[in-house]
Amino acid sequence: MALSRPRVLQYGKMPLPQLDAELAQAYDVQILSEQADPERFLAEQGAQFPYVVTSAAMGLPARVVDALPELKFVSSFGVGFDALDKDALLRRGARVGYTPGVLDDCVADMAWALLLDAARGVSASDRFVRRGDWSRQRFGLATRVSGKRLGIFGMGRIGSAVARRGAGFDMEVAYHNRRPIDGSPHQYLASLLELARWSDFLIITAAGGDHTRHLVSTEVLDALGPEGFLVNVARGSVVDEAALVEALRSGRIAGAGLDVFEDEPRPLADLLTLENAVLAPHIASGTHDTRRAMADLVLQNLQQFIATGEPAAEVPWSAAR
Ligand code: 8YV
Repeated sequence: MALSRPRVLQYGKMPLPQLDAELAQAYDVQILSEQADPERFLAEQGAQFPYVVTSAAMGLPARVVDALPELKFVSSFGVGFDALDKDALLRRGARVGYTPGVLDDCVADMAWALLLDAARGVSASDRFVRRGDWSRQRFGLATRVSGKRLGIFGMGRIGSAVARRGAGFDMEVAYHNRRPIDGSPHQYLASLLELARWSDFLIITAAGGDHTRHLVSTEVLDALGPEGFLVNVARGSVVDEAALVEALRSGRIAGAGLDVFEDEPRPLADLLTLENAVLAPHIASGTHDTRRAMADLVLQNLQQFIATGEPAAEVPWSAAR
């Protein structure tokens, strides 16, 4: 019985340990990162794996895809697919499933947590109280959020969920995308620079990848200005992190809330010293509820592809073939 189970190569341990167990229960799984010599393992056994499971964070490099001549389907845990090597996967003819939709609310909630924290100083005031500073001085004044302008770069599912929450704070919402969205109730601004100039709070929810790399530049940060805040729950690569450190240090923007960084898990050392930056370790989708829903979709995509040749949710460039 065990021998007939489909062979699955897991690129590494999954962000939900239960999912490791569930995969091992349903499939004949090997975890590449657990092999004594992963390169040798790939060279010797790569041809035995038609299926791969990975995550948006781990991705899948060309080097691995190229070592899997029978690869047919990759089931990825996460909505981002910038770390999966598109060219190698297209060359191989492998299809790719992912987990859109189920994490929008939690990622949007985290964007709001970072926005409110950056503007109102929740983490900084917590440090202030714990240090015992309260008995000696007053905590500095913060920035009002309600009624301000909320700019969203990347009005997809997650951007829309961020925008909906803005209504509860009586905020005016505008956005920039490659194209305006038909029927959107929000104002479209034709460039990121214009959006930054307009915004009190600029939220990044655009996809990562070459097309968005470092679009949040010195120029964009200067357009956001000394009273503006940046929040990034998308990908670190969208922001020029060195430029951001300079803008935060010199007060050319007021503050930032960041869940993602250019080189995870290593934010630029200078960021760690800045009181006007709130930093989180890429946890926007990290709730029990959402990670469970993501795991279910990873399993469903794999099961459904094996049974029918069609996953439940497929990344756009994979489906477009
Ligand atoms: C995941 C993410 O937490 O979905 C994505 O693209 O970046 C996060 O939701 C992460 O990829 C888990 O590996």
